[in-house]
Amino acid sequence: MTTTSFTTTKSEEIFSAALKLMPGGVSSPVRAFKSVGGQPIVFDRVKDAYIWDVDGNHYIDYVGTWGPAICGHAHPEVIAALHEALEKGTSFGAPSVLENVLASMVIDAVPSIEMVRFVNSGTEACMAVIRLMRAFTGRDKIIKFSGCYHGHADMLLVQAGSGVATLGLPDSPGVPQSATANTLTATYNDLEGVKAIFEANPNDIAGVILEPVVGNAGFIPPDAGFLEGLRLITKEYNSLLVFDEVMTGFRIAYGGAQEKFGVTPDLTTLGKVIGGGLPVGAYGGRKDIMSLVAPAGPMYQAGTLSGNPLAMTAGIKTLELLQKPGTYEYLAKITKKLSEGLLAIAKETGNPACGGYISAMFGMFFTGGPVHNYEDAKKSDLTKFSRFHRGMLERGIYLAPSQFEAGFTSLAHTDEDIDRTLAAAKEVMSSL
Ligand code: KE4
Repeated sequence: MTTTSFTTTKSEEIFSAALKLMPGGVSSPVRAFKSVGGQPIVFDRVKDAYIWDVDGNHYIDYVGTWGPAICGHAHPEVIAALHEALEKGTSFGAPSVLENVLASMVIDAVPSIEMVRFVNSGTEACMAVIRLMRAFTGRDKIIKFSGCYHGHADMLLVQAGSGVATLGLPDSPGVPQSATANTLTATYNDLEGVKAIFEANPNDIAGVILEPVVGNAGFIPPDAGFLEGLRLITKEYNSLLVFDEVMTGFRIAYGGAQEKFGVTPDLTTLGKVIGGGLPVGAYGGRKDIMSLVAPAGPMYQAGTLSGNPLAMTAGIKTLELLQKPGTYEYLAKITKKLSEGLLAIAKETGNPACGGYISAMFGMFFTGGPVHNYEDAKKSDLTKFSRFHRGMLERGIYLAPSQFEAGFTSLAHTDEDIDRTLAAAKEVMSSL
C-alpha cells in the first residue's frame, strides 16, 4: 500500500484561506487536527463508508461525521426522502406530523423516554436537561464526570472531554465561576467517589449526568455495576439520573446504552443519529418530569428550527433503516473484527495498547492500560497516537483526529474495508 500519491495541495490552499476567515479555520475545534498535527483534509463529498477530499484522495471513514452516519453517508433512501420533503419547504416553525412520527419512534425505542422535546444539537439537549433536572428537584448542584463531554454550555464545560480534552484546555475562559460553582465532578467508574459527594451534599444534588459509555475521553465502557450503582444512589437521595446518549443513542443498541445495560435513567439526551446527519438534538424521559417543560409547564426552552421537517425526515428514515433485522448483529460483527484486529496488530508489532468496542463504537489507547477513566486515558502515548493517525490517513484511513474521541463504524462498512484498514494498521504500527 503506497502513499506516494498522497498529495493535499488543494486541502492546504482551502484550509489556509479558512484560517483567515474562521477561528482555527474550522466550525468546530476538534476538526482542526490540532492534537494530531498536520493540516486537516478538506472534504469534497462522502458516500457509504467513504470520503473523497478536494485532492481526490479516497478514505475509509471511521468518524462518520461524529456519529450520525451510522447507515453510511448519503444513504439513497435518506436522500430520496429529503428530496421529497424539500418540495414541501425547509422549515415550518409550526407543528408537523413528522415530529409526531419521530417522537413516537424515539419513545418506542428508548426505555426511559415517555415524552420528548426536539432541539437542534446535543449541546442544546444537555443544557435543557440540566435546567429541567433543577426545575424538577428544586436543587442546584449537578454531578458530571471528568472526561465526559455534554456540549459546550457553561455549566458543563468543567473537566470536559472531546475537543476540550483534545486541546488540553483547563476548561474555558469566559465561563464565570458562578456558572460552574454548582457543577461537581467525579471520576468515571468510581462509585465510592460519587457516594462521597452525595454524603457531603445529601439534599442539594439535582442529578447525575454521564455518558453511559464514554466516547469523549476515548472509548471507555462502564465497569460492571457502575451504571446500576448510579441508579441506586440517585434514587436513594431523591436525585435524578441522566444518560447523555447523544453519541450512544441508537448506536450501542437501538434503545441505546440503557437498553444494552438494562439500566433506565430518569432523563435521556439524544442527537446525531436521530437527525440522520441534519441538525437535531432531543431530551426526554418520565412524563411527570417532562410535563414541566413549557408550554405544558413553567420550565422555558425554545428553538426556531427545532423539529424542522428536513431533520425529522432524515431522522425518521435513518431509524427505519436501523430497525431492519440483523442491523446490530452486523455492526457488532464488523466492529469486533476491526477492534480485535487492531489490538492483535498492536501486540504483534510491540506497541502496548488496550481498548475495545460495543456495537458500532470502538476505541484504542496506546498504553498497556487498563483505562477505566479519563486520568488513565491521559497516560496513553499521545505522540504515538498522532503518528498512527497520520500514517493511517496517508494510507486512506480516516480516524478521529484525537485520542480523546471514539471510532464509529456503519452499516456501509464491508469486510473488505476492515481488511484494508487492518493491513494499513499493520504497516503503520510496524513503523511506530
Ligand atoms: P453537539 O452540540 O455537538 O451536537 O452535541 C454535544 C455532545 C453532547 N453529548 C455527547 C455525548 C457528545 O458526544 C456531544 C458531541 N460530540 C462531539 C464529538 N465527540 C461532537 C464533535 C464536535 O464537537 O465537533
